[in-house]
Amino acid sequence: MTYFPNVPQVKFEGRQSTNPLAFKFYNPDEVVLGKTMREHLRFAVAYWHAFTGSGADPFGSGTAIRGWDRYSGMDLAKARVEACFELLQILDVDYFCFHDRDIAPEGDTLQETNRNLDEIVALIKENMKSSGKKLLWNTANMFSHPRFTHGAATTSNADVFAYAAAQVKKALEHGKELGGENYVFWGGREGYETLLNTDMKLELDNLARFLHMAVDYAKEIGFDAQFLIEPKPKEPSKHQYDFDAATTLSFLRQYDLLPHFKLNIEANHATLAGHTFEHELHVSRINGALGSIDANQGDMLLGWDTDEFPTDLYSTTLAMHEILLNEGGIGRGGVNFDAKVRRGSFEPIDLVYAHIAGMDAFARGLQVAAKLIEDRVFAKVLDERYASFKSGIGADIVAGKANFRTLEAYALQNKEIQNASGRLELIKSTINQYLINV
Ligand code: XUL
Ligand code: CO
Repeated sequence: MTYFPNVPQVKFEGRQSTNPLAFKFYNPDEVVLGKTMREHLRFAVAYWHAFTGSGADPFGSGTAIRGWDRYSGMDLAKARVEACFELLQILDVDYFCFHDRDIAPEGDTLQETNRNLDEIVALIKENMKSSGKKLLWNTANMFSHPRFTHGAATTSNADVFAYAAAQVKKALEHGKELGGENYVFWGGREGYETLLNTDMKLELDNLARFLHMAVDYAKEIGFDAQFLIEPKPKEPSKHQYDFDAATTLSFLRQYDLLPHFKLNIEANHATLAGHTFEHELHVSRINGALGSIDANQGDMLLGWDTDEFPTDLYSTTLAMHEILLNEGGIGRGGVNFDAKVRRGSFEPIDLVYAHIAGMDAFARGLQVAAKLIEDRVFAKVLDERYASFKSGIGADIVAGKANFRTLEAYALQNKEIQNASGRLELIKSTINQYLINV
């Protein structure tokens, strides 16, 4: 059975190619700064958008036409597994990511739900074995079911907290079973609508308790995946607790969780928080917490999480620049396409075009970012801009040798302060030159 009829294996053909089913920039074997593109990028397909999503929006039902639509229940779940491994093969993508509820339907009881999950996880494991595909990360969906209306780890109802714990326990076991390289916590409804009925301190303390229990349990069962938290400022809650990278890092530090977690940074979450993607990556990187990325893009004209496939080369270049500067690059993380085709792009082949577009945008970003680093474009800008901290009074400040008395004495005898231009327009036109010429 094929779910992508007449779609051949997608191959690299180069930038002159006019074949819509070929990569123009993503050449998995091309070596960039000592590593292949495949090693740098570690692409992953997101199960929820590619196989579970239907194109439904608040104003209308799904539009997607999928070969697996004719099934229901566990048959549907099994068909989606088949479709997933077929798409991974077509795209030559090594990894996939899923929520527990993406892969198997809920039963009437938690026992039945877990049985459904176990069965599909076993099927996924077989497919992984025969195809060599790998699990970048799994996670627990603790936001769709009505029981999570007040949150999961931050709920006002202790029974829900217990249920959520049982769900994550199972997800960790499945992560281990499938050799998952990371495990993600995205705080679906971990936030609040109004302070009028919210005990924020208790909710945050409980979230920390929950995460400590997860760390302990993973250790107990020998699941050594990298744990990731994915910040997002709003949606579905009005105010999500893991608002952005800085807020999340401060929470982790406060509750002694920092050694156990890194961050999974999503582009559209960054822009919803009023930051650029590269800002969030940068904050994570300088705190030693850049773990993985959810690749997508938002829409400047819309204020919600549109999860579009990433095609903005400026953004992918600056994102890859951060990743290349990160120690070990993306490390055990990867570039997961947490992105959905537009509602009007309803044919199965659109899933293929969309991933090609995203993979090429990141491959091109990687090439340009590597050249910017090789030519020390930003390094030179920073060297010049902060030169005053390399010698004299600046070097004293950096070395911790200055205090208010010595600085006052310096300022009093310093006749005229001279600032240098920041040269922003020149820097931007240089980036454009690289984008066009590299
Ligand atoms: C939601 C989102 C999630 C996480 C995993 O905005 O990004 O899909 O990536 O739960
Ligand atoms: Co995401």
